[in-house]
Amino acid sequence: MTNQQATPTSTPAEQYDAVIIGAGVSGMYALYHLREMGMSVRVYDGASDIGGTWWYNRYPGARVDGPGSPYYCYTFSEELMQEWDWAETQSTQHDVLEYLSHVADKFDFRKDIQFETWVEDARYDESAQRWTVSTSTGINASAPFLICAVGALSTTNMPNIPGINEFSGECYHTGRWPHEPVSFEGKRVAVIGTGSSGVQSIPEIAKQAEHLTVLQRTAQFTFPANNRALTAEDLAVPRDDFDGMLQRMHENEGGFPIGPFPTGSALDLSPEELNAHYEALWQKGGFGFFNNLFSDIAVSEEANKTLADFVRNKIKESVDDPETARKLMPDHFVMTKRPILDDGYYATYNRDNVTLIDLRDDPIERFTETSVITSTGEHPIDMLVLATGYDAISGTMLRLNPKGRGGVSLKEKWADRFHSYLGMTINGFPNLFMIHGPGSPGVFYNMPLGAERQLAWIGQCLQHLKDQNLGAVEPSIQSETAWGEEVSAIADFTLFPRTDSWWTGANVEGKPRYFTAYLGGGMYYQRIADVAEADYEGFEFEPAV
Ligand code: NA7
Repeated sequence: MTNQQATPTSTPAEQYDAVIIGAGVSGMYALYHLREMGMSVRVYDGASDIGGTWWYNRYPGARVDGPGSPYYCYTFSEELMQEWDWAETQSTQHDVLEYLSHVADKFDFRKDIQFETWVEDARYDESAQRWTVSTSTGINASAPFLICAVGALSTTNMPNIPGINEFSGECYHTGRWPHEPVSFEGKRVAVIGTGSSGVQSIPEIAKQAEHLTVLQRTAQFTFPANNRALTAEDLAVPRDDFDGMLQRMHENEGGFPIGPFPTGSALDLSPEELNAHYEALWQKGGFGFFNNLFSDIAVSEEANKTLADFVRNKIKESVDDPETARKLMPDHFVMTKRPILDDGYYATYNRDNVTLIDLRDDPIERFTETSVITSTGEHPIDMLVLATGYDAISGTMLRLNPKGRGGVSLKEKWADRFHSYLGMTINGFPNLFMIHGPGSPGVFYNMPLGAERQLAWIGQCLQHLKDQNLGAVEPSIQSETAWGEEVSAIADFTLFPRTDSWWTGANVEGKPRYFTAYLGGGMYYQRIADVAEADYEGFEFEPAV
């Protein structure tokens, strides 16, 4: 069948072997990998330089809040690992961007990237077996393969609150922070949102602002980051045994050379032993906390409660005013919203210049030009910080809204569920590949390494097409359905789907609400390797035209 709705083109389409959308961590590696395979590649990105999420998230306090450096990085080049000196365990946004810029320079990425160029439309032409993209700058491109490296946390979630657009003071979303310095000095600032971005920025803003009002919808469990400078010994670990480190990263459930995760139950220990275990982890800090927990914390309500109570006690101890401490008490299962690492978050509420408003008791009614009005009164403000997160995982694919076979749009295809096979491919959208898409481990895995491993699979698949003189690859509807069931079955074994979070899409009105990430950890890479090994089981191929 021929797609009758090919994109109207104002200029002749530039021809490539692959078009990549996004020049963040994943898109940069996609460029490297496909170029290494000898393909001609063009990358488009709306920003004016590389970095993706790391380009945009410049808010005060922005840092890696995973297991961190020196392992949140590419592994494709040993030389890169040997030469790059990470400064701290929880690298700042500035340091991550410096690293990515160094990688872009070293491998000469920018010559193949078109910046300040948004892909506005992408359509598949069935008769030509090619994707055509049109962009905001009028450039059009055509390629057999479309790689969507659009980011899992890149489409901002803007709150729909009456009057918010009438507010005339400074207003910034953490995920679109200005490049110019922002001063909080002498200002009355309000922050909406207490996810990772809010929890990282609130202590920093509080240090400078005349007054800070935090508008909290959901209280959070956060853990001490205990960020520290990396020593020569720390940096030597991956350098002295690069292959061993790589193997440990590949073997670990989250893609970091740590673990193995403990297998015992929290309920096997006496309350005193358990408290001592949690206390030791709390004092040590960092993401190591989550890697030394018991295997049933995210599975058993009872085990979960042991950790939740431990953190709730810490909040009580850290916050002087009992009423403020009460408002800060989270009531969801700990770990079932993205765990957060902080630097003095709870203690920030002991400052005289910080007020916490619990929106569950005291909801926002509206904004005026100069204030936010909650049910208990008016709060004059000079600046509003929106730490309100993202239409995560699927949101940016939907904003791109590619049109597949018969002109069917992704919005139509994903109206009820974010269907995919292996989290990378979609029935009805031949030759389109997603990095960190719904149905993949995505944000539950070390993302640079996850991108490398998905791209290795995609590259192998493209090579298979070339070797067999095939023109199109697409998953069958049955394999897509079965994959969706597998993803949900793993998630349903845990407590994750039972909490409202951006992992379940509950933070965006009208979004299908279910847990979309593949929680099987490293097992995912075995699954996708098995599919390739079994002659791309679950895929359908077309001969090249
Ligand atoms: P998150 O984790 O989605 O946090 C967003 C926060 O904003 C969260 O506290 C939300 O409350 C709150 N929010 C969102 N919309 C509103 C409205 N309309 N009113 C009040 N409060 C609202 O995003 P982050 O940017 O902090 O972190 C994203 C990820 O980046 C992070 O997990 C790391 O992986 C890195 P809610 O909890 O939905 O009730």
